Amino acid sequence: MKKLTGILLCALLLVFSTFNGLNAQTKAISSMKGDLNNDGVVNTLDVVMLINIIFGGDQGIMYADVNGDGVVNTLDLVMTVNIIFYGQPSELTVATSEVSGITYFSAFCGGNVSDDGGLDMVSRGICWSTSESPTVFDNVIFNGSETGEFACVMTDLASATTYYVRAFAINTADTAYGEQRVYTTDVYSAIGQSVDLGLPSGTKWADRNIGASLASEYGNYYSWGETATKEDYSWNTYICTLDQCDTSEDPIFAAGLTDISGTDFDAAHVIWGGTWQMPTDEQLSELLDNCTWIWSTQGGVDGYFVIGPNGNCIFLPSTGCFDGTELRFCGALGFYWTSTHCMYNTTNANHLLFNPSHSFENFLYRYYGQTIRPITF
Ligand SMILES: [Ca+2]
Ligand SMILES: [Ca+2]
Repeated sequence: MKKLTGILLCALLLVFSTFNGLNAQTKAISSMKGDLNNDGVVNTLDVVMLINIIFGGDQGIMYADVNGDGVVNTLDLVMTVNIIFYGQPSELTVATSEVSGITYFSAFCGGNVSDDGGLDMVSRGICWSTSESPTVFDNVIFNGSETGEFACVMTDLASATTYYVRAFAINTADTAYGEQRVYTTDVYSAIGQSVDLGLPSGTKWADRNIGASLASEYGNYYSWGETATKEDYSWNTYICTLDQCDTSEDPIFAAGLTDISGTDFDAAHVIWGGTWQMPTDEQLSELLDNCTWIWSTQGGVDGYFVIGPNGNCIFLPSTGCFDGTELRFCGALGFYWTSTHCMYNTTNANHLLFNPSHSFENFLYRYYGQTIRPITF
């Protein structure tokens, strides 16, 4: 029925245009399918123009290829008439977002599926490669099967390397790609670097833990207020026993400290030097409150990409903690000391604890061995 309407109208307009003398000399480029004369609407003027192109022998004008099959013929005429009657056809359409949060090992990109092409969506995501025009047969991350916006993180990238990335969408008939984006990963540095996440206080976070050479390495474990690693993390080996906490036998209490940031009890200050410190509980709260936390995997290790207000990010691996001689919850939970004494129970200090669904501030016995992610300004 649709086709018949189109053919009938084409025939009528063919007769009309023969007398009308309209020609297709004006080269027009419109993003709207069927809008040959580029006036923002698809109507009989476009049909007349198309008829002149087809029957006037002007086959070189490929902008008149309305259905995109590589030739200009009566099928384009039928499609144009159908657009006039039924509106623009649905077409699987996806756009690639800008690349952000680039580190020496990762970067964020995503897309927006604005049209499912009138069919069921099968998948969407991003694909990337060191070669141009990446496809779903290169590196790929699948991210749902809906229309709308989505974001993904590319991990395990090589440093100082140029990558090409495109968003894609797949429906039951077709695969569509968004425009290609190009980016270059940062240069790897052998020593810890500060990352400006755009936090309100201006605090910058290190790109790795103390003792780690990569963002995804766990690094060293320290009891709270100690600056050396050890075999056994317990009250027996700690700077004071459980009973000595908050007495003159507790060196931190004896020094009158409720926060060890920047002191000789601060492993970041002692080991990394310069302006590096352990984060206070306030600085940890700022990181929790102002950043987007995305669970992912880097270097075979699960953890959080923490994305700041300015789009920059750090990776926090699931370090676990030492209790006695045993490393617990490694690869499942993250344990990171702050410099702040627990105000409710002086045998404890505050820390960051996270699992795949939650990140929050908590407190733990001071003797536990936990990792430290330094901060600076
Ligand atoms: Ca038009
Ligand atoms: Ca065509």
